Amino acid sequence: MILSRRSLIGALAATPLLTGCDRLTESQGFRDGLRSAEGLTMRAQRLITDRTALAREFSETDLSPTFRPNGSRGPTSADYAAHAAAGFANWRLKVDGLVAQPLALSMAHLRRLPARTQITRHDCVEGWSAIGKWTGTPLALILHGAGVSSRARFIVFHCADEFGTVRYYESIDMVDALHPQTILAWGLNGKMLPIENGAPLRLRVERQLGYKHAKYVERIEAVESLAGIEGGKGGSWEDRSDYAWYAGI
Ligand SMILES: Nc1nc2c(c(=O)[nH]1)N[C@H]1C(S)=C(S)[C@@H](COP(=O)(O)O)O[C@H]1N2
Ligand SMILES: [Mo]
Repeated sequence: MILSRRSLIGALAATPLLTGCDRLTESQGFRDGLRSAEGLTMRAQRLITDRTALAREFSETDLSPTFRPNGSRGPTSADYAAHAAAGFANWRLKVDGLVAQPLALSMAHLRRLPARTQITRHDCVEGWSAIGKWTGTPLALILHGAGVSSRARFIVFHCADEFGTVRYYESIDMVDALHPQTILAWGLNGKMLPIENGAPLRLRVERQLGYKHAKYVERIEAVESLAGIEGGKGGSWEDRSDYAWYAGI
């Protein structure tokens, strides 16, 4: 998928005020990351290279009969119920933090953008897996369109559901954020994403375990550090249990 910067701006932003880096791969943060990797051992370098490899993709015949829901089956707020009743017509995905152009994208807008469909296996740490066909907007496209700053090191996903007394949240680094299979999915198995699986929008980050795949995403935030956010460990499970922040598979 190759898109010009101009078409991205046209597609994503009402007013083309973007001043950020021309391409993410030319961004300072990205280059800093590569530069710091130069000092690492060869084993670590191989590890970094491997992280950009694609997760295995399956065929239609491999699909699980149903994609089992886990964790929250839907936010309990009246606000979310109203959004669901309106078919999420008023839902906005906010994109903010270290971006040149904060965005608020409707579902209709997101569905008009170039989409990726992938059949992948979801692995939950609780010991089950399911294969589903996901369709959604590449996260890289959204970040690029927002003019993500070269200072951004993590992308935080703020969700509409509750995890104990706080909202569920998760985060990934820029390697996963820019990975071609990292999408904000609005479709599952050729249909609209069901509420129990994260409607209207959920993260698919295929090189990570299940709990990183944030459902009910209402805001994504580009940050330099995770320290100031909730418990500071980068995710709800990470804050409240011994689950690792890096859950790469
Ligand atoms: N917002 C939110 N995202 C979430 C969860 C959750 O409870 N709330 N559970 C996580 C866990 S542990 C898993 S395994 C997957 C489950 O996705 P599914 O319901 O589509 O099977 O969502 C992840 N994302
Ligand atoms: Mo999970």
